[in-house]
Amino acid sequence: MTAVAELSEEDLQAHFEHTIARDQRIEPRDWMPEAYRKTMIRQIAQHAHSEIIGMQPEGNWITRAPSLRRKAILLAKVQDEAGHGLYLYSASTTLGADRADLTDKLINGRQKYSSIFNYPTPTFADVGVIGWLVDGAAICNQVPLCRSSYGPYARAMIRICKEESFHQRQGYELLMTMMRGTDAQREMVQDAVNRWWWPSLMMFGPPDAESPNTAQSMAWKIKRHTNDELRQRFVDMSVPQAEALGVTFPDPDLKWNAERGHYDFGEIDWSELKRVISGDGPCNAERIERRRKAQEEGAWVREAAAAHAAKKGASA
Ligand code: BYC
Repeated sequence: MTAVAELSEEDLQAHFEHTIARDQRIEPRDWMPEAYRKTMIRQIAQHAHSEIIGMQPEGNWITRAPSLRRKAILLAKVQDEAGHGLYLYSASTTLGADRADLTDKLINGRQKYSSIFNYPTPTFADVGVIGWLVDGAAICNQVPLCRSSYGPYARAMIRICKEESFHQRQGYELLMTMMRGTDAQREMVQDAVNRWWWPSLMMFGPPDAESPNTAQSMAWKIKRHTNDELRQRFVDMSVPQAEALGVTFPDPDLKWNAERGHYDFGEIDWSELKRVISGDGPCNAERIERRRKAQEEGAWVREAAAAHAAKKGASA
């Protein structure tokens, strides 16, 4: 057998490409091009940050949930998001990333998180609509990531998707309950749908023609579909769900196109996505400030855990 040290960079590159071509997984100890490692760290870190920042909009309602049952469900859901963050930060460390460093980069604005979590949650219907549309969009985007070429990411995604399915159903069930309630509750649901529909479509990223990372990520089988393909899939699955619920989407151009076999939909305001990504959305400053505060307030826990681990290590 040839030792890895004896293989040339070209051999290693060929082996990497062969692994991808055969739809096998790249694992942490495998050789990989630096650009692949960088891309994986970027995507996994952004994803982890999104899960953690994503706890805030719904966490806002835990103390005000309208019943003990709703509170228990919401607590479990928000806790799941923390768990997703942990699986993902762990996956990023298998690539050599340092979790504390990633958190610093998030807080200092050097790494991104999903645009969707920069919108406010003024009513309890927002909790239902986040579950239905935001988690629904997340599932649409993340199910193909279970087949992503990087092993630890793909495996984390399997569990995350199972939990996201529960989240989506709890959101839809909450909305069904509200729709069976009073006129005021139905109006509240429609108002929340009106506010979240377009931002949910933006979650899938810029249009393919303006997505700098898609081509390479598809070639490496990190991404299995383009942003526009997944966005279309999400629109197609959401329309019948909206009909069953009794709400409409705020898009006069949304209609079935028999020729394409898909729903057509109106032009997305890409300037809004750019604005939100660059830090100027309705809640960006508040979200980062809260994360910074949580990081500072948790410093003593990290110090205590490190001291405990050092003491145990010394006695062993
Ligand atoms: N928001 O070339 P592109 C959740 C950035 S968590 C912000 O298409 P790529 C949940 C993009 O990063 C949801 N930034 O990039 C949690 C890139 O910037 P950089 C998070 C965005 O990577 C709690 C630039 O724009 N899900 O579901 O090929 C509760 C150009 O884009 C956005 C994931 O992270 C955006 N919406 O494709 C409930 C899934 N869109 O890095 C729910 C994993 C694009 O070059 N990630 N950008 O400076 C992915 O699938 C892909 O990274 C994306 C973007 C489809 C998001």
